[in-house]
Amino acid sequence: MGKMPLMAAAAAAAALLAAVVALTAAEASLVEHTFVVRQMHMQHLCKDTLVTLVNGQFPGPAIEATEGDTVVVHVVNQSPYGITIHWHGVKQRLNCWADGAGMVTQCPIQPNATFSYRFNLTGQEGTLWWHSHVSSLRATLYGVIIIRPKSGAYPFRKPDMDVPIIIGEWWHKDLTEVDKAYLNSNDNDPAAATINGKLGDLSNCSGKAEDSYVLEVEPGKTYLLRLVNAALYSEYYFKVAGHSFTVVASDANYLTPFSTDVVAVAPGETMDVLMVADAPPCRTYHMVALAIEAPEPDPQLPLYIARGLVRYKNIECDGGDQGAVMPEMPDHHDTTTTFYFHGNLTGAAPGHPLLPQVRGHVDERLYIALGQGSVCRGNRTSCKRGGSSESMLVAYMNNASFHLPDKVALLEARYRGDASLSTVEELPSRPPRAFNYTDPALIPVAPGGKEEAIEPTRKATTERRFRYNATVEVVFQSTAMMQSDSNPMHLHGHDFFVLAQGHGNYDAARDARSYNLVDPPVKNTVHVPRLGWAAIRFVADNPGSWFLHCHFEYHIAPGMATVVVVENGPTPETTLPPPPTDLTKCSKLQQ
Ligand SMILES: *[C@@H]1O[C@H](CO)[C@@H](O)[C@H](O)[C@H]1NC(C)=O
Ligand SMILES: *[C@@H]1O[C@H](CO)[C@@H](O)[C@H](O)[C@H]1NC(C)=O
Ligand SMILES: *[C@@H]1O[C@H](CO)[C@@H](O)[C@H](O)[C@H]1NC(C)=O
Ligand SMILES: *[C@@H]1O[C@H](CO)[C@@H](O)[C@H](O)[C@H]1NC(C)=O
Ligand SMILES: *[C@@H]1O[C@H](CO)[C@@H](O)[C@H](O)[C@H]1NC(C)=O
Ligand SMILES: *[C@@H]1O[C@H](CO)[C@@H](O)[C@H](O)[C@H]1NC(C)=O
Ligand SMILES: *[C@@H]1O[C@H](CO)[C@@H](O)[C@H](O)[C@H]1NC(C)=O
Ligand SMILES: *[C@@H]1O[C@H](CO)[C@@H](O)[C@H](O)[C@H]1NC(C)=O
Ligand SMILES: [Cu+2]
Repeated sequence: MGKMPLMAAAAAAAALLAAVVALTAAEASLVEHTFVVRQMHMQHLCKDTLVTLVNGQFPGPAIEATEGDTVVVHVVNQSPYGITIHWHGVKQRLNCWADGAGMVTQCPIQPNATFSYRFNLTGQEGTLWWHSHVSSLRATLYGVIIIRPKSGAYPFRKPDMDVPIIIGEWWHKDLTEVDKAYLNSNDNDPAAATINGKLGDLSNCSGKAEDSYVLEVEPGKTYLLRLVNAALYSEYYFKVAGHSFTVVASDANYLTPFSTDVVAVAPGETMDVLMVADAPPCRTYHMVALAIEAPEPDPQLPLYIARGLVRYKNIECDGGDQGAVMPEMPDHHDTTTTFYFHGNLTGAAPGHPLLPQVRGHVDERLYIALGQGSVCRGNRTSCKRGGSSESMLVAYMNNASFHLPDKVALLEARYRGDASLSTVEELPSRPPRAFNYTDPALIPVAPGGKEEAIEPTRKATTERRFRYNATVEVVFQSTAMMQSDSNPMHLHGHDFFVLAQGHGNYDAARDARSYNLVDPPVKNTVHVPRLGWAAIRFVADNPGSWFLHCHFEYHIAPGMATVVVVENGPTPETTLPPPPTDLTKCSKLQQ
């Protein structure tokens, strides 16, 4: 230290001072928004559609903040529907009341009512997002949450620019009908995929191409693409022709950076990737989002593909337009690339202050089978199955198809000791009856099919209670029951470690050995592979009632969900405070 040249020492002192000032200035910032929710007409694919939007924007407004900031969002509901907004991935420590999960943490905000969400973005950096959490309205009610580091320092080369890339879907159907329709018909598909709300030029209306999202870049600059999958239906592959990516974060947690030219992102997940504008600048390049789909005998959807453009600016080119370059996409039935993409995520290098340690000791173990089954329609006690109209397709966790209460939100019921809790059941720790979960012969739904015998299931409102500070391990098992989709499982109020994944049926004796207990990725949404499993571990240290569910709408709506209840700890610092005095009331029943 004594040998430091005077100039350098002065510069270092000045830098230190600047940092302190910046820190102080950045501290306790308030980020305030007003979200006016109302209906609007939009035209796509030659059709006029009535959609519900925030501030008339699609996607909705971005929330840009710095780690440690307080966010206040005033939601003014001028739509005809009950609305909640969920802050997807925000940990909401001791703040479960602001989680915005309809009928779990609050009753929906009634038409013409206002409610203000208040929460802190503490200990999280990267990309999260917000969306409504009542029926399928989230298809048009969503936006990005950007959380920048307080110090201004990223654990990777500082990007020149942030670019949110939100993948979504466009629906012609009345979105409040979508959830109900799962129970009645198969005709329930989106009309198109979107990038930042744009369908792109592969979609057209009587030959006139839809608008494409265009990203203008400057040669040599580094762009931080903040990818969000806000879609109701599909995982997506994302590529940009002529460019490759460095994946640096997911779900607002840093990763050990790795290079790839294709990103896989499942509904509920976010992926932060660096892209250097280093391609020959006199061409234009397509960016493509392609929906991934389980192959037959799963029911098949149309091919969903949204296309945008990357164009170089501030350059001089001669020669005419050579057309845009198209990336070579994986096959839309390729479920291997997404498996290995997710397998390649590892947590930030040990020692990063935001990286928590994995606890070796586990207090509670759950093995949760995710699949579909059926219940009899009407008041029948027995009925035909195998695709018969006497029964209704539902989805479940451990053979219980989650049913939301309709009078009192679960958190409020628990807080007040409401009588409605008496009908709530405990989610079983393992499937009540074991079967060969990943046997592909279970996929086809037909009278006399192999699945028919194990198809009957039941509806219930389930919860699972954990004492404060318990270490919980959950192994999610995707099944072949009447479909063979992957399952992006999302837990509210907690991040978790993803310890391992694998194909086939989970076998503790064999598979626990493959756990990464050193630098697993920290996530809020885990991609449970198709016909495979994934193991997560978390500490139940945030008292409240937290939704745990699949982020595919066709799974959550018919019941692939439960609620994780975390008990209060022994001190005020480990106890959920009372609800805000203006918490929404269930004055009217929701549709
Ligand atoms: C909301 O307010 C508008 C304008 O005052 C009124 O026309 C509408 O009926 C109200 N809606 C409800 C559900 O109260
Ligand atoms: C946010 O953080 C501030 C400062 O630590 C604290 O006073 C406040 O209660 C927190 N708010 C919420 C909603 O957690
Ligand atoms: C418009 O879309 C239809 C259906 O996807 C397609 O068959 C047709 O080729 C497209 N037309 C043009 C001019 O792009
Ligand atoms: C990472 O990706 C590569 C290339 O796809 C693959 O060979 C490898 O098995 C992956 N690693 C993991 C742990 O999944
Ligand atoms: C089922 O039974 C209840 C009570 O017995 C009755 O009110 C209801 O109408 C029945 N529903 C159907 C669809 O038959
Ligand atoms: C489960 O099904 C798979 C695929 O048909 C088969 O290979 C495997 O042997 C079955 N396992 C058991 C324990 O029956
Ligand atoms: C699922 O639950 C239903 C209804 O309780 C029961 O009839 C069935 O045997 C259970 N199936 C499995 C595989 O546990
Ligand atoms: C939580 O549990 C860990 C490990 O089991 C223990 O070291 C720690 O003291 C506990 N903290 C609280 C607040 O109970
Ligand atoms: Cu699912």
